[in-house]
Amino acid sequence: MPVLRLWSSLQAHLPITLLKGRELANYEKNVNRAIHKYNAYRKAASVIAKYPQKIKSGTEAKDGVGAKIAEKIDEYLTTGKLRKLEKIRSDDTSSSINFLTRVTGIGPAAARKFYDEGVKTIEDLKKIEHKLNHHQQIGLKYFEEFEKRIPRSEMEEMEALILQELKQVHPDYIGTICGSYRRGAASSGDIDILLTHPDFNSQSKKQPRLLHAVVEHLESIGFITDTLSKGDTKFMGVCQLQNNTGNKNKNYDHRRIDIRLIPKDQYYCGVLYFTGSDIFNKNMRTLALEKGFTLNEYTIRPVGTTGMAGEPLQVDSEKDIFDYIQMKYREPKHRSE
Ligand code: DCP
Ligand code: MG
Repeated sequence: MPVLRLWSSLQAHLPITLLKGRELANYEKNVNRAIHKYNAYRKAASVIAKYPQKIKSGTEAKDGVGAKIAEKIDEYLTTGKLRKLEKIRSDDTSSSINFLTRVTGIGPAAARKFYDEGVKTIEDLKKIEHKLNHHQQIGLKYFEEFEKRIPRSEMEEMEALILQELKQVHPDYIGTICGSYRRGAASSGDIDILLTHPDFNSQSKKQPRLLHAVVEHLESIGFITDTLSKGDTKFMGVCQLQNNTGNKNKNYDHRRIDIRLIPKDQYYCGVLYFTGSDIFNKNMRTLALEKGFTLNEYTIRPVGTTGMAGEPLQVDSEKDIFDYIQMKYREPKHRSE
């Protein structure tokens, strides 16, 4: 089938194609531990999602997906199914390992270890709970709740509460809810909070108290309910809004929350990174390199002719970063790819 026609017929299959792509991507990450293949599927999904606005020729489309994936798209369009996906779905090892990684704290390696010990389901995990580490135990405890998406309205309630409580701890704190919420998503998988304080920069000594004071306060008001891990700059845990309406039918679920403390001079590189999406970040990093800069979640630095990165550039807003690499500013809601 000519590539252009392939792409136009793909349009009709778009949602289903993207879902299958994600399933294959997760298989490569969780079961095969082939991160490059995982990335190839993610990238292909992003290229397909962008069509037809961005791709004007078949060659361009081919650049985005690579020969192997192009073959799969072809197979799906001509036969209506994908042999590889059917095989993965019917394979006990693949589906069990993939399932176990849905528990937070169980990565691909732990999932395979549990599977080899005969542990395949939530019920199996409950029987060997004592063998799980603390993070995995919390993941198991809230498994069903963590699988649910967080509606935007609830994200808004949490944002209002968090920002208000932050000011109670100290009025100078700056906080931003990043992730898919900041991109305007209708629902989110978790809450990603970035935190900074004018007294804290990358040259000053560590200030874990700035993070812990906030966490302790959010615990004291009953918002943070569990801790998965707590370091000097990163807290991972669980939170839950309280029902103060008197309406007994309104009960909030437990949600995953991450809070990161970032030096003020690195704050906007952090906000940019944790706003994502991950695919947008990859594309922006690639463009930065083409323009002679190396960009990560902490800094943007010029790359000299020797290939050595120079000193971090001063950044006082997200826009500064776009400006350095001569990229037109993109509002968070336009950063899905
Ligand atoms: N991120 C990234 N690369 C990764 C993981 C994360 O660039 N490998 C960045 C971009 C993400 C942000 O961190 O948007 C937050 O990570 P999440 O996994 O929470 O992703 P989202 O918030 O975008 O989606 P969700 O609604 O599922 O939480
Ligand atoms: Mg998120």
